[in-house]
Amino acid sequence: MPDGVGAVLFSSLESTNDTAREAFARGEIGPTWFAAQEQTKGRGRLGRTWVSNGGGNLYTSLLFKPDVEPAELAALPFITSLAVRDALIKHGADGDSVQCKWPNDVLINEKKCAGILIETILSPKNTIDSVIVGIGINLNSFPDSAQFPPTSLLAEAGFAPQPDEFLATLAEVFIAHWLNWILNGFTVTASQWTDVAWGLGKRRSVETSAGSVDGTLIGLADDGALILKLDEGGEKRLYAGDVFSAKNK
Ligand code: BT5
Repeated sequence: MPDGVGAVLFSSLESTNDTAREAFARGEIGPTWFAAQEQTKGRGRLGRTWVSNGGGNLYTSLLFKPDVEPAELAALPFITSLAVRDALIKHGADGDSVQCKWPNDVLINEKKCAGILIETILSPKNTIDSVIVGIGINLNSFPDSAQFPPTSLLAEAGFAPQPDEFLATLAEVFIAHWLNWILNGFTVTASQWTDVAWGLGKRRSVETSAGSVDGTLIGLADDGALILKLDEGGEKRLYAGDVFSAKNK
């Protein structure tokens, strides 16, 4: 692991995000990666389940306390996705095949190989007490079905490393992408992300809590919103949702 960065490995637990939160409650500030070989209550966004019983996968959460404003954390899904993408490539995935899908997924050959769940702990004064970056990576296995077609590094690249080896790589490249953002700002991170984004310039369907909207993906706004050129004209900025291939018009 990088200097000054901790790692704690478990065989089985409920959710590494919860384990990180419990560590925070005990007074730990990290940076520490909590990782498990299996989760019994792995979760995604909106209370969804993250299938976490596949042997040889990585379920991990980074606990740390960044010195930034809460609004700036809009950059974190993109920093994290770029780091996961780099780690997959360093472990054998073909660079052209690995894409980032808004807001928090990493795809290989247009199938979901990794998902990210970021949780922020704020102080009563609305400053950041801690951030938990949860990442699930299908190294060896993946579920039979999911809302978006799933895959694993093994299935796409023919080889997968041990989860702890992958974690060591991920911890290194995460720092690189974090520092890149701190030093160069969101414009640089956003352009690196859009260079490898799935579906940019193409028609897509975005499912939001307010329903489904169809349009062409344009890119990222300064605040991390997804800009969609609507089929019926005009643009829309989206802050949460799931992107799918669009139905034919
Ligand atoms: C995510 O949510 O993609 C975030 C997943 C984060 C998981 C990590 S594991 C370590 C840490 N501890 C946790 O408890 N969580 C984090 P979302 O975008 O909402 O996608 C969830 C959806 O992906 C599910 O509803 C399924 O359809 C699908 N899915 C579930 N498990 C999957 C898997 N292993 N591979 C691919 N797709 C999966």
